[in-house]
Amino acid sequence: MAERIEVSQYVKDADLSAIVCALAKACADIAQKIRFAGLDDIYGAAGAVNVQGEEQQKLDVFANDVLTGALRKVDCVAAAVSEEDDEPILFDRATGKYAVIFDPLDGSSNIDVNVNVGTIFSVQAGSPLQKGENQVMAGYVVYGPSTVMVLTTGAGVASFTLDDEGEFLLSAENMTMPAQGFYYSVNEANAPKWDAAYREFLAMLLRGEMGGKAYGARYIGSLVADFHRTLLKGGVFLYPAMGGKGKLRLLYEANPLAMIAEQSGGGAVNGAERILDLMPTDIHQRVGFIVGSKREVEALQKAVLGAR
Ligand code: AFP
Repeated sequence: MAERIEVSQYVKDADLSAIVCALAKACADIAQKIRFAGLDDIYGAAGAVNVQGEEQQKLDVFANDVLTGALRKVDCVAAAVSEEDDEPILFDRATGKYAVIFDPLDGSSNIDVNVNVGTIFSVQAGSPLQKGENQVMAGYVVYGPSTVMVLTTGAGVASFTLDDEGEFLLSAENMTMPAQGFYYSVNEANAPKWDAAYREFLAMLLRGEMGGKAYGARYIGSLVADFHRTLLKGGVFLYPAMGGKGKLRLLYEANPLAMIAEQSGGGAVNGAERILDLMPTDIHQRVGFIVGSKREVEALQKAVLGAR
């Protein structure tokens, strides 16, 4: 039987280990809640609207409370920045060094229909308003047939699977994203609102002009689930900006996944620029987001720049 390596043991830095231990515990509680959601009147709207203008789901509120509560107990955490809260929650303590930035439950529109959802997190030393390039840790948890945490501290990517004792145990190391895949993932209903370069890029993939094989389409509508497939199988996920405005959030959706993508050999851009080079000005700012295998992302970036 493989050696049981818990995620908090795997992370060597004591502070980051304490943070990931708290996140793992909270995500294990969220996984448990999701598993029995149908028996627990936890489906549906919570009756409030968040800073994004989205109707909060009961599970959004539950996940947000569990994660914030867990981070409040970690001495080295100075601030919790959540998709669900207008402003950062500051923990006024001298020991506080890190900002933990998170989307408590990604893919809300899929909660009630029992499709994979997730939690995404990013850790910055000091202010949350820094380039993604400076992240000291990033990861996500996907709640699916099994519950899996994928994590990086800047030295490669590893995954941990939740066991029935509530522990995330090491299940894969040095994960690499295939250099090219044959799936694209996008909400094509938005195509009329995209810049022409994106429509032409997809047409090029469908004509089989990249790698001599026509691409297939996969779109779940939960960023974490669509990204997890792309990490394992390769290909490209796109949520282009429309009318210059993105949908996905830079700090707690794009930045952490961009770090994992780059650490596994892939790439991430907002069209023309590298996501991790973007300097944020607002904790809830949105960006165009294209992430995936190196070849597809480079080809897309070239197409967008070429169209200028
Ligand atoms: P939230 O429900 O957490 O806001 O996430 C949904 C999401 O941001 C992301 O998970 C999906 O990739 C994307 O939105 C789906 O958007 P569309 O419904 O417009 O395709």
